[in-house]
Amino acid sequence: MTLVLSRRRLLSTAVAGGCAALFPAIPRSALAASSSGDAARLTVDRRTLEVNGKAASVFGIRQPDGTHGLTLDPGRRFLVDLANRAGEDTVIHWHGQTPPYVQDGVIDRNRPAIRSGESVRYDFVARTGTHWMHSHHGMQEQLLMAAPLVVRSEEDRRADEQEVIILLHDFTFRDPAEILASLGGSSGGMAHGGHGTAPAQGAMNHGAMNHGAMAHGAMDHGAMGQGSGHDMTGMSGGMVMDLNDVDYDAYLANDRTLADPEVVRVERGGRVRLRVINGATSTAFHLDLGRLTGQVIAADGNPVHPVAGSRFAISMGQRLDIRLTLPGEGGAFPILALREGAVQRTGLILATAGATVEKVAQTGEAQTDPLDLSLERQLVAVTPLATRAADLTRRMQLTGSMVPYVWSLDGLTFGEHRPLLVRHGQRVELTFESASMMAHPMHLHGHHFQVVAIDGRPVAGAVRDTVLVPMMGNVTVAFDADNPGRWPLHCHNLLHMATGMMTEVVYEGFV
Ligand SMILES: [Cu+2]
Repeated sequence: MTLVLSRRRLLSTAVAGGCAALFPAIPRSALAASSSGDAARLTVDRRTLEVNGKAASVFGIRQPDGTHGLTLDPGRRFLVDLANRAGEDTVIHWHGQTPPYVQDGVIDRNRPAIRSGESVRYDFVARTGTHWMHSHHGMQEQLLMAAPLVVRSEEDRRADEQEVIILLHDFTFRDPAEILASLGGSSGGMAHGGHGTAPAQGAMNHGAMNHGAMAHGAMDHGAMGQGSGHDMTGMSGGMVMDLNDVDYDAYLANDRTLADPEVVRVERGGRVRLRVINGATSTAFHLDLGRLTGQVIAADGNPVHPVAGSRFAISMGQRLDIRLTLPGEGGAFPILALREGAVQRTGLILATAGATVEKVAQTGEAQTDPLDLSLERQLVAVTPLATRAADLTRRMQLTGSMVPYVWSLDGLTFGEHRPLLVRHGQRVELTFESASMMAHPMHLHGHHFQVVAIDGRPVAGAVRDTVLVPMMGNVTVAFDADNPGRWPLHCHNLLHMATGMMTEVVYEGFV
């Protein structure tokens, strides 16, 4: 494994102890290389953002020229010096990248937080595609500590198309910890950076059975009434589906609302590639192309055979690349993200020269449907996993409830979790079974998996790193254990992860 971390970090890590085996051979030259000038520079700091006419203090991850996040040209390594000027500890996860374990951007007993004022170097082979970067510490992601991370391929460079990145967020003026507290949740181990720290016992409910979906009916929700604003959709048989836990103050596309949206200049008849990233912490969207038709060409940065449409589901943590061609006569074309099960929306406008850009309301007329897997079922990987029988299969129940507000896996919250133990070289098949009344986007670090079955029916689905498991649905993914380490596996609803909906995939030798 090549290194990576700054001299100061290396020393402090070594002193921390217990991890020497993970850093078997740190070449001196790697230390010297940290003065090299061709590394990209990213700084995490505070910034002021105006949302609906009101100023808010949020975080940013920017290059010296102010660019949010990073776009790498084909063939470039992920060589980044990350400076923490946030005024507090942090760590940035390179979501979608598959770096060596120590560079993943997660805090655990082997990987300390980045202290305020500290700089850390990352150096690994970049993985092509539309990805993103975000804090994996506390609730910082809710305060917009997130940015795009795009790695272009040679094919991208040759393509005659304009690239437009759309980073979606849900935004609140409130303190995220206060939102979690108002839901009755406890951030437990998260606030302490995780591993080995047991969540507050009082907030936990151990038995998965207690959270069983059938027992989790309208009665439970009727008792809620605490103004948390979560939306529910009535289902047959007295079951109630939960869609949104939190009503946010705004929904953002590239930091802006539809009151003052970004207007991207495009060419008449031109080809556009949208790189859409759902960076919202707790909100799933339908991406809506309006009058245009597009083709999904990649999911979570991995090419898929084109799927045409004008509305596509994108859950938290996921990315979609969508190719579209603008009409020859030009015009203004809103690209909207419609909040699931609600009327709120955000987005930006593609406009050709001279086109009249009309205002788009921040709310639509009709409540949208819940996200489903109709798009997922159509996705077919361009480069699937090699055909091979699984060496290891595991079923994992997605558990938890609104009352108490605790989310878990197999009824266990993070800290008391049972890691999934794997051996280097194994093919692993993992079935997520939803046993709760909410959908959960499940994300595995350090790997991309292929969706191989939906509700028990085999598919040759997308290769991706985050898959939506709908209420009472089940999804099977397969991956090759080819990146040794301890890798978080969690729900990408930040509020769910914060209360405990996380476990780890742990390789032999890393227990
Ligand atoms: Cu969840």
